[in-house]
Amino acid sequence: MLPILLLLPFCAFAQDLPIDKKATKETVNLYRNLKKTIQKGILFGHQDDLAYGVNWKYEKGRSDIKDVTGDYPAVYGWELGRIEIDQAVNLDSVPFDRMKQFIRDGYERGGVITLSWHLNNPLTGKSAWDPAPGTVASILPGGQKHELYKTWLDKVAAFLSDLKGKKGEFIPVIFRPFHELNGSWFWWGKNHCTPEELKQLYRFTVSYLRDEKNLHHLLYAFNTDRFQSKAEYLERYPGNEWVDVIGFDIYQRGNDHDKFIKDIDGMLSTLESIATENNKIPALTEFGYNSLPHADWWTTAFWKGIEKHHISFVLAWRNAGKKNDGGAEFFVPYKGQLSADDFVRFYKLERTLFEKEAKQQKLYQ
Ligand code: BMA
Repeated sequence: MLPILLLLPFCAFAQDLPIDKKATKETVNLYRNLKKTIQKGILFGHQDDLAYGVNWKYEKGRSDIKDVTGDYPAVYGWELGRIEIDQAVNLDSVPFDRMKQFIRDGYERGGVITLSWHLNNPLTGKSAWDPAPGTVASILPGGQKHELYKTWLDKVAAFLSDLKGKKGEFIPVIFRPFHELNGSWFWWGKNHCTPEELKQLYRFTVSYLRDEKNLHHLLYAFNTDRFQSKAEYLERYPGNEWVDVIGFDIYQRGNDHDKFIKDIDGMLSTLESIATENNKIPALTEFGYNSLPHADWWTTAFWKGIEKHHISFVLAWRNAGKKNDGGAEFFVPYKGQLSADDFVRFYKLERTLFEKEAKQQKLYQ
């Protein structure tokens, strides 16, 4: 009896695996280290960080976060939209071949990679924002667009298969399909499919990539938009066997900072409680306050909303820059931007982790 008892703690640890029981060593290590790092702090991420920023594009080694803090983000978000229709560049004009190299660069520096996918509507051929009724049903097994959807996943799989580190190992990726699924702006949104259809779609997607395409370097993220309750969050949750990371997206609109702090704080409390109950990794999968019009937003609003929480990472959305319509879209400051000094204060907080600190965590070992 005694030897078995002694082995128990070891077994319990050894069994804390991602949903893919054949996950590569680096992927299992990332999964466990993301959990472990939660005790130390919150990894900071940025979408498209290395590709472009406000007033620049494709300058080797450049990053708006690095221009402001001297350090890169710890998490890199990239986007696969339009890979499914064989385009060489994604919907935000990032060439897929360059994206692969940026992913390798971020990984070699010790950062974490996450991929979103604003895939076109497979039923109508229009964009992800075309909410034609019946789209989700049409791509499920037996649906008229099911075979087409499989060819789209084949293209995603080909991209993912090409992501390898210097030793030939696959680069682990947190894959985040069908995000903001409780909103209704995308074809997979709440008003356009039943909870059961969404769950089936999520499960089919995971099992196709994992079991048919034999990809074992993915962690899977489930993510909603803002939500009111645990029940709402879980309404379309496909189940614990299908998800590694749980998160939600939230943007501040207008200047009611107190409301934003209260909202984010409340939702993170619910998310953390779901994560604890289900042994998942909680994260703020997208956030932002477009154009950062408030000088102290980072430390007096954003940090106030997240500081007491134990989540793995936060991902700021992209610095698209000035738009043709005269507006702008950016979610982290560039050098000289109004909130840049406060972002440096935020960067220096003990529990915010950027690339230098992520590297020390040796997330893949
Ligand atoms: C949205 C905006 C768009 C972009 C899309 C997909 O939030 O940033 O400009 O095309 O995400 O990345």
